[in-house]
Amino acid sequence: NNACFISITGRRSSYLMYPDENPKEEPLALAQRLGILPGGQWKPTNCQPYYNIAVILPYRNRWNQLTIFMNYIHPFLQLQNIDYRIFVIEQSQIKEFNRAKLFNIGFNEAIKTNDFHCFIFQDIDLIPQNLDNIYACTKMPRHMSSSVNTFRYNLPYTGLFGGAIALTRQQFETANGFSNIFFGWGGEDDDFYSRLQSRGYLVTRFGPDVAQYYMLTHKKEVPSHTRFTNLENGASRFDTDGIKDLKYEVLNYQLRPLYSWILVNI
Ligand code: NGS
Repeated sequence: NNACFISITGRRSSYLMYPDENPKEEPLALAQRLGILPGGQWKPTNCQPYYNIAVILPYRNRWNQLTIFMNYIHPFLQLQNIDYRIFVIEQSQIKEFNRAKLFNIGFNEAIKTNDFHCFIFQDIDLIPQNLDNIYACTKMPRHMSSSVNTFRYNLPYTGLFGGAIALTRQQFETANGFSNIFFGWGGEDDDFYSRLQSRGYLVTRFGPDVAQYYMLTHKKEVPSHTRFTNLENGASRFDTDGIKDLKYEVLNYQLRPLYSWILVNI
C-alpha cells in the first residue's frame, strides 16, 4: 500500500528532456548528492518500488559520452522511482567490438549479484527524453528507442530492435540471449529480433511521442562485412550460440561511484 507512484505510459507528455553535454560535477559528488550506492545502485526509500532492473551498457573508448550519459540517466531513473543498478561492460582492446556479446556478459554478471526481474540493454549514446518511457519491462519484449531525433523521430524499419530494449529475465533466457559471433557494426540486433520471433514473442513499442531519444553525436561506424552471412545462417545457431555457451574472461571489476565496471576479454 506504500507502492511508489509510477507514471505508466500512454499518457502523452509533450515535455522533452535534453542532456547536459558538458557536465561538470565529479562522479563521487554526484553519487553522494543523489544517494547512489557504490556500483551505481539506487532504490527509492520512501515507497516500495514496482520494478527492479539492471541496465546493461556495452562500452569502449567513449569516455565523454559515458560521462554525459551517467549524469543524465541517474536523475532520470530516480524520477521514475525505479530500483536499479547500472553495469558498464567494457571490451578490452583485443578484437573488434562485439556489442551483442557484451550484453550477454552483462546479463550473466548481473544475475550473479541480484535476482533482477528486468533488463535494459542499451547504447550509451542514447538519451531517453520522455519520463513516460518507463525503464521497466512489459509483457512482451519492448523496443524502447523507436523514435530517435537522428531519424527525425521516425522508425526506420518495422523490424528494428536496436538502440535500447527492455526484456524480462525470462524473455531473455528463452531467446538464449544474443548471438556471440557478431563482431563489428550491424546485424546483431536484427538477429536478436529473429530469435524473439522464433520463440513466439511479438515485440512491443510505446507511441512515438513517448519513445523519444536524443542521440549523442559520433562518427558513423563502418559496417562489418560478415553481418549478412551471420544473419542468413542465424536460425541454425539460436540454440547453441548465446548465453548457454558464453565464454569470456573478466580482467577487472570495480564498483565505481556511478556504475559497476567490468572489463572483459571476449
Ligand atoms: C541496419 C543494421 C542494424 C542497425 C540498423 C540501424 O541496417 O544492425 O541498421 O542503424 N543491420 C544490418 O546491418 C544488417 S542506425 O541507422 O541506427 O545506425 O541497428
